[in-house]
Amino acid sequence: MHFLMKAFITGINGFVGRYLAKYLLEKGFEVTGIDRNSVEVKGCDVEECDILDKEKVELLIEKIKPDVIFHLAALSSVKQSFSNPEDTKKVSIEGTKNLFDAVIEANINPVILVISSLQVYGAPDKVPITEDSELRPASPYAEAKVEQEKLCKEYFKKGLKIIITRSFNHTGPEQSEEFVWPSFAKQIAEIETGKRKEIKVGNLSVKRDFSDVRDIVRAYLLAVEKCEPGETYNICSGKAYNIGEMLDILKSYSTTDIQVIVEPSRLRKIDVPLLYGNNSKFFKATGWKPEIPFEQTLKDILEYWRKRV
Ligand code: A2R
Repeated sequence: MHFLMKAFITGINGFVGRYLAKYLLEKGFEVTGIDRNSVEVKGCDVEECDILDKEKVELLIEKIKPDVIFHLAALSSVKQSFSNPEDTKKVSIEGTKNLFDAVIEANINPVILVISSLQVYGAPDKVPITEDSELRPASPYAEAKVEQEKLCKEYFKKGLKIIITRSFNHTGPEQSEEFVWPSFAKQIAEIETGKRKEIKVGNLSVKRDFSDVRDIVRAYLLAVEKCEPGETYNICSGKAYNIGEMLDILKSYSTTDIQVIVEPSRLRKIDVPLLYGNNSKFFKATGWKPEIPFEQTLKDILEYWRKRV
């Protein structure tokens, strides 16, 4: 029970932030957060605040004095980071620095979880990817995360209790349709209502490591409870799912005949065929294992889009 422990979430209105807020409320936390847009998150105290606004971040941290911070705010699209590299880096680097400085300024020492990404590994030589695998960032988003991690190490040396997770692919209902499973599920839901004829896809032969967002937020709480500050942990299922095979499963949840068309514009120039992670460091520290079968995640995403289209 964490009754009245104060959790602070940056990027609380994001895909993961909303799930995390709900989960922490269920666990008895008092949840506050910031996002750059004015938003409401049920049961939480949310302030509109750009993390680049150093003074406002300082004022809020000083006022709230959180026991634990989940730092999720980021420009989270790998694709969009190529057209907006400056802002992507600014939010991750300057924004994170603002947060850390605000904590020091407020003279508090909460556990701070910083969410990094599988993207820092780029195209690895071998799989499964461990925390010691070489960092080969291949996008402005990944470069921003690598720089953010360096900043974490720097502030850890200054005494802050910072834990880094490198989160692999995660999905679920409410994720933006820019991502593969929401995109496929939305198109299937549209075929079912007659709004479209076929589903357009990219490369179906690659294998990726997917988890359900609800397992991921459970992992984030375990991370702040049980992981070592100064350490970095992969959070991943440890399984490689073939996108084409999983699409067949998703299609099987529909009674409509679904035609699939490969669209050249959806094919990436370089697509690493196989990516999956080793989660044994995180498992050893926390005992975390994914609980939601990926087939269930896919069903839930499809149900979500059926209600939306
Ligand atoms: O981009 P928006 O308008 O949707 O707002 C995002 C917010 N955000 C910010 N909040 C405060 N100050 C900023 N300068 C700022 N820039 C962006 O952070 C959004 O509401 C939230 C991030 O949520 P999503 O984009 O939905 O990402 P998701 O999937 O929840 O990922 C959470 C973390 C990120 O650090 C990812 O890079 C990592 O997990 O995979």
